[in-house]
Order: sequence, then C-alpha cells, then structure tokens
Amino acid sequence: MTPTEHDVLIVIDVQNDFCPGGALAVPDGDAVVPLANALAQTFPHIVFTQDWHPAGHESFASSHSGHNPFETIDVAYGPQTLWPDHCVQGTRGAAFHAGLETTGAELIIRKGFRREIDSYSAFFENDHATATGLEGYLNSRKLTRVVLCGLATDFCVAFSAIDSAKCGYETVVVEDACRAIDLEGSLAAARRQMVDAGVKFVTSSNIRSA
Ligand code: VGL
Ligand code: ZN
Repeated sequence: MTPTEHDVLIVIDVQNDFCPGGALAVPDGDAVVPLANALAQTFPHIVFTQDWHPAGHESFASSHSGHNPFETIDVAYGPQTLWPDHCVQGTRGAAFHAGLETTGAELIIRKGFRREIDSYSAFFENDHATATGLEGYLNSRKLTRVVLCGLATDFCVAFSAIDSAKCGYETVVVEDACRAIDLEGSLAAARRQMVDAGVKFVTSSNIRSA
C-alpha cells in the first residue's frame, strides 16, 4: 500500500512500561521502535497514544486486595484483566520509549486516565461508550484510512483496530510492527476478532512512500 493524504498512522502505546525492563513488559516490545519510526516517514499524518493511568487505577491488581496481576475480575462494564501497576501519569514508565521518533506527531491521545475505567482502545474506553475524542478528530480532519502499529497486538492495538473498523474507517494493522502480551491465547482470539471486524493486515515492507 501507498499512504495518501487521507491516511493516518496511529502508533499505539510504545511506552517504557511495555518494553523490556518495564512494569508490564511485552516480549520483544522494543522491536517495534525502528519499524514505527520507518512507518512514520511514509505517512502524511501521525497520531500517538499513551496509556496514562492515575495511581490506584482500577485496572491495577494492587487496587483489589486478594487479586493478582493477570487475573480477570468482573467490574461494572464487564470483565477486566488486572495488571501490574503501569504507565502511571508522569512517571518514566509512562514516557515514550526514548528511541521512538515522535516529532511528527499531530496528536497524542492519552487514555485510561479515569481511575474507575480502563481504556485499551484509542477510540472508546472499556465500557465501549466513553469516547476519547479520536473519532471526532479523524472526522474533522477527513482522515478515512487508519493504519495501526505498536503495543500490544492483543490488547490496545486490537481494541483500537476493531473500534476503528466499527467507526467505518478502512483499518489496517501492520503486523510486524506490533508485539503481543499473549495471555492464555489472547493473541489468536484478538486476531480472529479483528478479521471478523473487517480489519486488514499488512507487513511494513509492503508500505512505500508515494
Ligand atoms: C495495554 C494492558 C493494559 C496495552 C495497556 O497497551 O496493550 N495492555 N494497559
Ligand atoms: Zn493500561
């Protein structure tokens, strides 16, 4: 594919806590950094997202006595996986990976900042109703094709891609520029849900500048 003026690259959560050594390290997570940087060179519009939780966030296992990270509990909006404390606002773990080239960002969307609700998707929080504002932004900018990469394939990338397709955007995931957590088959399940939602997959070598 060749990016056009109506295309936007959305780089999901390439933050220290999701990279090796971070609080919720995604295996090989930092491998996406050079790929995201190369993609950023070929897109006319780039948006980054940052997972951005207050201390004591409801998605943290530490906020639920008797529960451990990677367990799933029921909350008001449905099942919620519990995570180690991660991406706490203003901490080094919440900062972008130092190698990520963010200069070209036209927008940085922060999500998960409400204490009582998690937000995997860049579009809607985990209640599937509370908007982040990204849909309004893309519509105002007349951006119609959404291309995603980043972390983690099976959580924030997948939820963002599925919401993007549901919002009516042509949606493409650059598969080699993503890495997964893969919790009990979550990668295969997420991939199936993305396919069912009409999300397409490409590899970065098939994306070239006009
Ligand atoms: C993410 C789990 C918790 C992600 C964020 O970026 O995929 N995963 N918070
Ligand atoms: Zn999070």
